Amino acid sequence: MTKHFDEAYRILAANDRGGYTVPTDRLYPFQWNWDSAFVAMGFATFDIDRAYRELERLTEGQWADGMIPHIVFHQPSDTYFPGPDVWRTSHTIPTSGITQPPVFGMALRAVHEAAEKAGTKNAKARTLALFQAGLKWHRWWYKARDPDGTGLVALLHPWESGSDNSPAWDIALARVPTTTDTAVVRKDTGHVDAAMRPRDEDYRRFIHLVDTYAACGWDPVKQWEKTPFKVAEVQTTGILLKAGEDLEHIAKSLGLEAEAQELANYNDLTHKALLAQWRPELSRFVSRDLISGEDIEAPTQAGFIPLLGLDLGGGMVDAAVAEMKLWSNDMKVAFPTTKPFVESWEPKRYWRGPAWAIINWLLIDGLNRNSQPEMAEALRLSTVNAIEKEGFAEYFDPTTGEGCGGLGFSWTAAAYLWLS
Ligand code: 2M8
Repeated sequence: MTKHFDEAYRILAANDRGGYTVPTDRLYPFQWNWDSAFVAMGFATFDIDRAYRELERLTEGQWADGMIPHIVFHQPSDTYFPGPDVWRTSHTIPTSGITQPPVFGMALRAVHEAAEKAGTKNAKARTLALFQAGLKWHRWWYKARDPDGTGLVALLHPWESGSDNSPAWDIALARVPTTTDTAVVRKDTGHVDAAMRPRDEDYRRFIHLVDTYAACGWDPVKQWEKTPFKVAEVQTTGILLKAGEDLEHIAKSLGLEAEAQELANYNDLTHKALLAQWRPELSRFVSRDLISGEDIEAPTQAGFIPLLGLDLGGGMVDAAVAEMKLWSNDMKVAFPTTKPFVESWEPKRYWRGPAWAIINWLLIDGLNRNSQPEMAEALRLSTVNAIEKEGFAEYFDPTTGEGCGGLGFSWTAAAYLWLS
């Protein structure tokens, strides 16, 4: 056991680039948004100062309008595409122009509570500054990504979901042209097997969207009007709700009554909106394609992530858990990010089927919240065992347990520390 802890610490130290952690060397040489939130929670288990630092360095990239970008390019590197020259965001510290799931608020609460418990010096001031950044970001989500006030937030790029090439995007992404103004010069397939990565056609569509938004000068209103890809998404919204609750909790503990009320209002709205996305015939939640107006029924892990922020009634939670068991029963490692054996399922290809430690972490939290300790424990053990057997891989083939993608991966190390 100790051996694996040491390895997790070693990976986080090796991926440290000066107060922030790259997901893994070369394949992802910058600071990624939700990766850093998970990593901060990992740090909170043994180094509270470093945990705060991770979040503080991420907020260095925050935009004036509140968005925290999905990548902060603190230092140059030529091992990744697309770099700052493609994003053209003209932010003081170069950043991408899109965002990622707001795990930040969840991480801040975890770090804050660890600091309180340990009696860490300056903890309150550090929490307060990060809280303000988090609140600004949540305001941005509701203003920029839910201008109609529905309570569900929309993604304008598959990269914003963190589940880049998920089958959930197949129909919506097919409407995005494959033409680009920018040459697509992939670097990822030079680091890992192309069969484990998104397809070239996906990349051309990803870059078409980047070109479109750069031409809008990254103005959220213009992007909302011009985009061919707009999805009100349940994984991101579920995370937003849980993070919103955690920020509300912090506001109360800091005596910030007005801020706590503002967050409570957002959370109420989103709570109702998410519940309305439950589909009894599918036993899971569904996202909505805002261009076609249709439900996205592709069976992916996103359908269960809302458990994180909701307290479901008995019938609903039993149905969700029965469905989750169906997906994971015959797997060596749970939880598959696409329902096994459906046509779009590819157990080795990135977000089209593999098991990811951080997704399991979110599902475990959601199951525990909804009084499902047995399933939560099974998932926890599956995750820890997979890592102990195969190492700290980016993700795992659920059919064989094989570690895939990048190795020495930061969020897998953080998940191990948190879940062990
Ligand atoms: C993957 O995404 C990046 C783009 O953001 C890529 O493939 O280049 C995803 O797994 C994403 O969720 C993750 O945050 C990122 C870094 O680990 O890699």
